[in-house]
Amino acid sequence: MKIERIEVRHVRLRLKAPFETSFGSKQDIDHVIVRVDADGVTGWGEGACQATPYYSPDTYQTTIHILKDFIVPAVLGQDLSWPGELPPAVRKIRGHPYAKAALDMALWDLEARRRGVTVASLLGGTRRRIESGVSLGLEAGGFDALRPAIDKALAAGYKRIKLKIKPGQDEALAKGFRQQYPKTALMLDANSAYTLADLPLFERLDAYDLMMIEQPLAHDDIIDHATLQKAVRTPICLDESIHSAADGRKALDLGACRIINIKVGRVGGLSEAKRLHDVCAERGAPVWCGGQHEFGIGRAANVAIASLPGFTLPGDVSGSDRYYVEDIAEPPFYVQDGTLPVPTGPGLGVEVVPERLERFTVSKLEFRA
Ligand code: OSB
Ligand code: MG
Repeated sequence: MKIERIEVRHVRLRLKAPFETSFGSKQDIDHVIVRVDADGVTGWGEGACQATPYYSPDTYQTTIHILKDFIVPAVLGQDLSWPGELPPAVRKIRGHPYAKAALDMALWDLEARRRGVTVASLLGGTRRRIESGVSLGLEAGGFDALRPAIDKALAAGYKRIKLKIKPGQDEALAKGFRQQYPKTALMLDANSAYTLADLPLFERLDAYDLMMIEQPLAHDDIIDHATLQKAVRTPICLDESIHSAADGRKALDLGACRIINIKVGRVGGLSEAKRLHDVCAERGAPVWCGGQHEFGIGRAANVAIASLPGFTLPGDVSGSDRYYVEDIAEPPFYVQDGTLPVPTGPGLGVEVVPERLERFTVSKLEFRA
């Protein structure tokens, strides 16, 4: 595919309700949408970055900057024979995974459409449906305030509940949940809000039969996580600490975690997400697909990667109705029995609605070979 044209957009969508984590609350979500045209075919990609550098150092502004000044110049006019040729072409650019992921995703969509197949099949996916859980943000009213959302998710069939925690809102949430729902699969996500000084808390959390605790310690650490994992029975899952297949190999071999959350954006695209999946599968470590409130394009990419055989745990990729007032792509993903269907249409299996894309675009850049 000879890359003839690339479009980079800052798109802002509004969540139906605000979402609070250990680093703050948000309702407007800013992602970067990339369109690539080659050989008369169009592919779409999404960088699910953030407006603030709190979860990741990247923002939508750094993502657009790196695309405009480094990634687009490296690939515009180039003839790539396979999407997997993108990562080596941009390897000397350190970091900035969301910029790489947006273009990488567009190339997978484009290549699959050119061949008339699905991205899932091109990646080696084997499932027709993927298991789905929900990620619930913190609520000022603690566990009681979370109950309506938990009951709604369980009524819809979701396979597990993930609760965000932060110091002061942690053990009480696990305790409240277990009293009310003794058998329901539960996990907690700390988004790096703790240190090894909190070891007694994590030892107490062993009593609540948690599927896992996600990213309890620093975003850039695997050493302290290894110390913590040795001291507790609950499996540790890493999110923020893992940026590549190599990071996953090191973390698993060191014993820093037993499970890895694979996010397409955080690792720089579908190509690297697949490699990370393979590294974990070789080590017998289960993985699941994380989310960052993806729009319809990124959600479809999450479903595609989660169709690979190593994704044996329910992920954070929920039905479209849990997210945006209006989305930019159709059709939405509907949950049934706690699972989402892997699309059968060509490419990512979703279509961008031009009128909505325009309406929610904040800014746009266009590059031609
Ligand atoms: O830590 O998994 C996380 C959202 C934005 C950034 C980080 C995280 C999350 C979520 C939401 O947990 C998952 C989703 O429903 O998309
Ligand atoms: Mg997380």
